[in-house]
Amino acid sequence: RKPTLAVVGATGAVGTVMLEILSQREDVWGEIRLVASPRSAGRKLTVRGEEVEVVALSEEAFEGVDVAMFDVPDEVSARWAPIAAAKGAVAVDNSGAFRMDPDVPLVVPEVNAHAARMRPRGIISNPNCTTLSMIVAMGALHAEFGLSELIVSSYQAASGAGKDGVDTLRAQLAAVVGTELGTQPGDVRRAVGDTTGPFPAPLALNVVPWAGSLKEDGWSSEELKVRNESRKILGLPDLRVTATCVRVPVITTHSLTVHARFENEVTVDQAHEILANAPGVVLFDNPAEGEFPTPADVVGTDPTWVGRVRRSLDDPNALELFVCGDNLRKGAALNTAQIAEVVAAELTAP
Ligand code: 2RA
Repeated sequence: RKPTLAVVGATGAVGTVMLEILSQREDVWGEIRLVASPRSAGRKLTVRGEEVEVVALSEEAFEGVDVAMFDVPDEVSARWAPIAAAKGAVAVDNSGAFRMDPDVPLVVPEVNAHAARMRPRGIISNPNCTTLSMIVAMGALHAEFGLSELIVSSYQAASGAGKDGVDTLRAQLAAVVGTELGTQPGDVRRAVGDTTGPFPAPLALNVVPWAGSLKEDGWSSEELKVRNESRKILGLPDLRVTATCVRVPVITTHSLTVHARFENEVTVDQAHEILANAPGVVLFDNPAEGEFPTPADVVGTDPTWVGRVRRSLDDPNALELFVCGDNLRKGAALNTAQIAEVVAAELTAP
C-alpha cells in the first residue's frame, strides 16, 4: 500500500508550491489529502493533475494518514502537529515551532537524512529558508574539510515574508518606476508612505538590514535561526556562526555570501570538485564568462547554486562563496517533500 499524505496549509503560499512539487516528483503517495482552515474547506485544488477538495483542519482529517506535512503558522503547527502524531501520522513541520526541540530532528535529506529516524515525538522539522538556502553546499564541504566557522550575510527575498511581502514590494516598485526617486534622503520613504508592509523600511530601491523579530543584544530572530539550525543540522553544537540578515528587493530566491573556515587547508579546485559532485548542488562559477548564480536565474529551480568560490587571501583554511536557493522550493516546500519521501521509503521498506 502506498502511504497516505496530508498537506496541511494546502492553500497558502508554500502549500501552493507544494502541490506543484508533488505533481512533479516521483509519485510515492497513495491518497493525497488537502487540509486547510475551515474557511478554505470545499475549495478544489489540482494536485497530480486531479482536482481534490480541501477538507477542514480537524482531528478526523488525520484519520488513516501516514505522513502529515504542515505549512502553517507556528501556533497552528504547535497545536496540530502533536495531534497528527497522536493519530499515528509522522508530522513533517515547516514552521518554527519545533525546530530547536531536542526530541525533534531538523532534517535536510542531503545532509542528515539519518536523523529523520529518531523522532520520539513523531515530528520532524524542516529548517528555515535562509539556513536551507546554503546548508546543502555547506554540508558537502564540511564532510570533506571539517567546518569550524561560518560568517554569512543574507540577501533575502520579499517572499520570505509571505504574500504580504511580495505584494508590498510589487506595490512599492510600481510607485517608484519611471521616477527620479532614490537620489535624495528619504525620498523613497516618502513616496511609499505607510506601505512598508512586513518590512521596517522601504524595500524598493533599497536594502534593509533586518529580517524577523528583535532578540537579545540586537540580534534578529532570523540571524539566531541561521546559527542554531546550522549547528543542529550539521551536528556541530559548538560551531562558530555569525549571520547578518538583509532583505533585498527580489521577489523569490534567497542569496548568501559565506566565509567558511575549515579544520583543514582548502583549495578552490577541491572545493569545485566537491560542489560539482554534491547531490542538490549546482556549481556555476566562471566569472571570466560572467557566470555566477543570481536570484533572477535561480528562481523556480530546485538546487542550491554556488559561485564565486575563492580561497580567502589571508587564511588558507577558509573559502568565500556566493550561494543562491529558491526560498519557496528548497527553502520550504521541496525540503519538506523530500523529508516526507524519506519517511515514506521507511514506512514501505520490506
Ligand atoms: C524570511 N526566513 O525570509 C524568513 C521566512 N521564514 O523572512
